[in-house]
Amino acid sequence: MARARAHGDRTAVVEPGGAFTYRDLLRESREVAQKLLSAASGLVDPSGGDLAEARIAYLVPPGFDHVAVQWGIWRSGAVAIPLAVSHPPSELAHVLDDAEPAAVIAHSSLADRLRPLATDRGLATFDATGLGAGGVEEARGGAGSASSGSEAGFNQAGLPSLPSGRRALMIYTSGTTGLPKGVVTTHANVEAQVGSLVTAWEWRAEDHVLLVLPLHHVHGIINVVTCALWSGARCQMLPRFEAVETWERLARGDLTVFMAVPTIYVRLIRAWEAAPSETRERWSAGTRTMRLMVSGSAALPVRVLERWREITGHVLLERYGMTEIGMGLSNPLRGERRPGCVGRPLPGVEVRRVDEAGRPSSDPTVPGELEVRGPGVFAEYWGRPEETASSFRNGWFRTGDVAVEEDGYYRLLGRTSVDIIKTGGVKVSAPEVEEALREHERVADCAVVGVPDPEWGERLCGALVRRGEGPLDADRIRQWARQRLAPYKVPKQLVVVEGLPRNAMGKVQKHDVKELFTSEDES
Ligand code: MLC
Ligand code: AMP
Repeated sequence: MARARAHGDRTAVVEPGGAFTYRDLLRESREVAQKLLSAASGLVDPSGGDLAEARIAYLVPPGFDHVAVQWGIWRSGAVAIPLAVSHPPSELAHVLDDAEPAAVIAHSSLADRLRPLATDRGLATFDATGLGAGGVEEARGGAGSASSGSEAGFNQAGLPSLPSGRRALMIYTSGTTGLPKGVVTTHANVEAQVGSLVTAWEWRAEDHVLLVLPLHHVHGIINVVTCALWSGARCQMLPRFEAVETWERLARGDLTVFMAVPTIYVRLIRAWEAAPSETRERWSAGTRTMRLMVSGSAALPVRVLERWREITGHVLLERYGMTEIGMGLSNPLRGERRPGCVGRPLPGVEVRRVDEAGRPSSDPTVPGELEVRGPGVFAEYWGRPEETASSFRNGWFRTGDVAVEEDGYYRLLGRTSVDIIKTGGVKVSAPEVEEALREHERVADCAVVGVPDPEWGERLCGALVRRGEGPLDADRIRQWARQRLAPYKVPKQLVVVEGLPRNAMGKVQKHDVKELFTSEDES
């Protein structure tokens, strides 16, 4: 906050509703914090003078309100849990049940989705739109200001100043087992993640970044928004990605930094190729002022990197990260960006490759699992001490990603689990989707796999075994699944099979299931 104060009159956020300075952000977030604190007696025991790591979930589209709410939660001493605007009620319900937040904050445009879930659970609900302007919509308990005598003390804004070891953020992510887990990072973790990128990519106050990513993943939250605002830079936010709109924004020629997942670059290339030649020239010319264009969250195909270079002259900087660690590896800002590689360890991050027994590998050409250590690595999976413990080995976080090293540059080869799928930059757990599909009365069994796809990186596909007589309509199953699962978890293709391919032990052979879809692609 002290950094933001130093940038007072500079523009922090530009969104369809207007431009907002750092001073606006400080004022609005202070009001959000004060509102939360004044309702504190109904939310948590306020004996510590702040919300003492109470969890607050918020459903707010990307924009000024989103950042003001996130900062306000932080300034009240609570933990921020961003909810996904694309999620149906069932997915939101899982987060609320798992995180057990003290309150939820909803933007008016999304309140209809969240309010019934909050009411069922007896959660205080705040309206994000009116929060800064004094609008508590409804709150359990009642008013009563937080008492003084905080373990942390108060800062000059009259808000609690917090020790950096406090929990700050909880982002939900899928794993190999069960439903999505809350990845908890402390303020110190967030600071380390941001500090590392600000140093490596030379973020500065003059930067102007475009956000087209959702704000419930580290890519959007940390790499784009928090790095920009930490640096005193300007963040232009579009509510969601759309290719032509993004090109038009790039074409204005006033941006310096852009970050996206490979699927977004594929779509931008497709839109460019479909545009008339004068539009193409205008769009391409707009990117010449930029100093950095980054790709990550999924493998960047070399042909996409090359086509992007032909169109814009920029060699995309590919980097590697994970919700649990922030960013780990990056090609250099200055120096060789090697196509197909994710670069070297970022400042403050230690990375090593280990064999199946966890022994560090001395031969760079032998594939090994990546393990990561450093101050940016997350604190815990919320409420899952065993899973937290088993995700570390001797203090190193086990990523589940497999890589080799080539002259110090890491090259990712895949993952240790076939059940983790990355589609459009989003991680999906195959068992979670299978579990959901098996709940359909006509589905006796199923297997979900990720199939290589030029647009999505991996495309979710599923094989279904029918229960009962009569045909099974795959489109109907997809419609049904859409009510229960996030849109990106709904398989793009479903086929009905007599039985799933299994080995002698009865284990489903996912590679054989993949063949059902890849051989179809080739035909
Ligand atoms: C949307 N759909 C997806 C999808 N996103 N399907 C598979 N994978 C996805 N990622 C569905 C839609 O619901 C719709 O389904 C159909 O695909 C077409 O939708 P669309 O409107 O064309 O898609 P869109 O909404 O434009 O979304 C595409 C996208 C988005 C690429 C812009 O997925 C996106 O923003 N991805 C980035 C996510 C991200 O930030 N990842 C970072 C994670 S952090 P239907 O059935 O209606 O046709 C991380 C760590 C790190 O990974 O290293 O950064
Ligand atoms: P998430 O759990 O959603 O944060 O996704 C993290 C995962 O995304 C990593 O474990 C990798 O498998 C994958 N990932 C991130 N960046 C890259 C990249 N540049 N290339 C390939 N995979 C990546």
